[in-house]
Amino acid sequence: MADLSALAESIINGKAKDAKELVQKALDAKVPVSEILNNGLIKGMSVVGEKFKNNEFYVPEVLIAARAMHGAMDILKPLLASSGVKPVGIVSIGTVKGDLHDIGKNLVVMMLEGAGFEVMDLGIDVPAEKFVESVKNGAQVIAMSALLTTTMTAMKSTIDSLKEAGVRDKVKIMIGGAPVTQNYADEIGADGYARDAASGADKAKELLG
Ligand code: B1M
Repeated sequence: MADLSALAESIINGKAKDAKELVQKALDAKVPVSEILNNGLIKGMSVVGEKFKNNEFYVPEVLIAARAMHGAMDILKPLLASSGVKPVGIVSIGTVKGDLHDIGKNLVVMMLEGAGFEVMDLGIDVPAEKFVESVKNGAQVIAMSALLTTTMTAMKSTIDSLKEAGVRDKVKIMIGGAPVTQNYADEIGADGYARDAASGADKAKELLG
């Protein structure tokens, strides 16, 4: 197996230029795409996630690491399909209807991508119908974010809409955001709650078993 620790380090330290060069170097050395992805990029982002959870890293460090990962992914993405690498799962994510906060949601997107998920980012102020549609488009996990006590109730109405559309059982639902708790997740019948972005990626993996 190739030594991709320098690539993982470049992600952790947010060195975008180094990350791109190291990915190219690994490809030139015929290291398989899946190995570069798993043992380089994803490994690096999982360290970033752990450090974020432990308050060793803050939002700026995560954003810089994610930028390095995105740059490196730009090189790998076109090669993924042809090399048979499948995402670990498909997540559709959005900030619920009425809510415009997206900084936390965007961090969750980065951690999910860093963990190998394909992410459908539905954006902010997302109506229930859009979440329903995403299930029809292949989402395996629905991830809802809310930052306002007045909008977190839209999580419940989205779950109701999924039930009405007959797709509730086809998808796992996880929720997060500052006013949201595990108790609330239990109360509205969500499958999981995550308190921060890194735990969000862990939870999505757990939900898909
Ligand atoms: Co607003 N805002 N805001 N705001 N805003 C809060 C949330 C508030 C607590 C401020 C306050 O009063 N102290 C308050 C909410 C009060 C409440 O409901 N209890 C509030 C309010 C009232 C409002 C307005 C109503 C203000 C007004 O207009 N009168 C208005 C509402 C607009 C709307 O949404 N309809 C409003 C507007 C805004 C801005 C547009 C100005 C801006 C948002 C910009 C943007 O997001 N692009 C804004 C901001 C920036 C904030 C604060 C200052 C910061 C939020 C943030 O980004 N935090 C916030 C006060 C505060 O938190 N100090 C505040 C950083 C981010 C990394 O954390 O989003 O919690 P967070 O995400 C975390 C976790 O929660 C978790 O992971 C993230 C990273 O670890 N997480 C998930 C989040 N989603 C997840 C999903 C998951 C898993 C984990 O799985 C699905």
